[in-house]
Amino acid sequence: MTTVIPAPVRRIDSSGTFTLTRESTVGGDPAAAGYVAVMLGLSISDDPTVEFALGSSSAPEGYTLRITSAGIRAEADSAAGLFYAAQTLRQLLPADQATGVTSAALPITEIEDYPRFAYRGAMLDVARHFFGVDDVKKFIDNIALLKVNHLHLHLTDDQGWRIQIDSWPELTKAGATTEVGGTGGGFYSKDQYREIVRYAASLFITIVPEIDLPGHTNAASVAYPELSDIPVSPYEGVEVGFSSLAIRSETTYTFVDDVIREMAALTPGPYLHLGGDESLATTDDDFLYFIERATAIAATHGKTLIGWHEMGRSTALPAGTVGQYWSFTTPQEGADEHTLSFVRQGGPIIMSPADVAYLDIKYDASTELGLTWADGPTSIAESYEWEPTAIVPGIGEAQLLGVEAPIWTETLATIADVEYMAFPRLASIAEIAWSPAGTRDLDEFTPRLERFVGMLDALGIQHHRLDE
Ligand code: TNX
Repeated sequence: MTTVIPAPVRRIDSSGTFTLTRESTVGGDPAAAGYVAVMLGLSISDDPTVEFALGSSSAPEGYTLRITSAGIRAEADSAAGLFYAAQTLRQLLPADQATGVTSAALPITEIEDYPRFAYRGAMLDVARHFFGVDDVKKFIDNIALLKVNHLHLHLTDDQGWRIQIDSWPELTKAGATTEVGGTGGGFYSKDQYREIVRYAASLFITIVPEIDLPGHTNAASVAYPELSDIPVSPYEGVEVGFSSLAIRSETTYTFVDDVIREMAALTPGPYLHLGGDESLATTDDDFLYFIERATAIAATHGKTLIGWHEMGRSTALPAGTVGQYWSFTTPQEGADEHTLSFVRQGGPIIMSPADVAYLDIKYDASTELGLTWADGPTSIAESYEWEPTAIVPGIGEAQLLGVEAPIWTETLATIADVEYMAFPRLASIAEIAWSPAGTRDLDEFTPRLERFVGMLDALGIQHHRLDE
């Protein structure tokens, strides 16, 4: 019997239990022990009942967790592995002890675990509605429960520009006061953004910043009208595909260079996302010209680029550019070819099929929040029952960097709204990203999900109910 999401690679239970109490203590690697002690509400000692130790593990980010009649021992060759062991241990506790142990009978068990994919992502759109630093930190806390290790922040769109850029200061003046519905807006100062990056890193999450180009740029052009060939005005609606940069203007490339240089300097992680999606107001020739020039400029700032799959229309991408697939589980209109183009140019793929992995899509027709465009609502079962290697022929395990669940926020004004759409479907996506291929079974997942939802309740995280 396993209660953990994502399902671990191997778990062997024996008979009997070990009882963790509030008198139990934690020790081992100081950083990991400190985290686990706070998580369990226990104190540290040199002779611990719960030991988290650096040692060996069989795969990157992997760990072992052993519960014997004498105590608990986690071992990993990385701090991330110990962190994942801690998340697993938390899920073995009764849900009502997720914020502190009173007395918990745990199964005698031996777990060996490591992720299927290196990239296990969620995306938050902070452009359509803005979410402040505390909201983003809360979201980071929540996704870390599921061993998600990348948070992609969609920082710019038609409705707002959300990150301070010193060389183009108007971006966060006129460009940041708007959002969908006319309810305000906002942006992160560089210090605030660094704080998000630092906090995420403390939970082994890499921030992936996205500056979406050349479409989705109305807010940038409101701040600097010379960036657009056509007159623009502030936009607080939910249409897509109407904006474009001035593709043949040198000012545009000065802008790209400055913005990417400053973003690269703010980004300790390896990736920088340049968007490239839904550039419906840019001609094909202009799109290809822009992508070639902009990605070449961006690559000089030392980051691995990511683009939505339309960027694969270009055959002049910097080697190794990562493609993010957002078409359906049955590819629409050339999405398969565009995605394969990244592979031909030496890059791997992140799978985010919109009909199953877009968590801003309604659960069912009665869900108040959310959109329906991606082939109708997405039930919890649909979010679980898909396989990333079965979407684009030619894109299998070896071509995949991982899986990401985007959350667009046209209809989501508060972080509680975001939580409600994310949970529990993010548990499905996280399991697809972590657990071994070929092991998914909805009937076996459902009781684990019920237990996980109990933990969400204990932690005060909003979620869609399983019986709704
Ligand atoms: C498509 S998919 C978009 C976003 C929207 C989203 C709404 C993609 C790369 N772009 O601009 O917010 O649908 O679900």
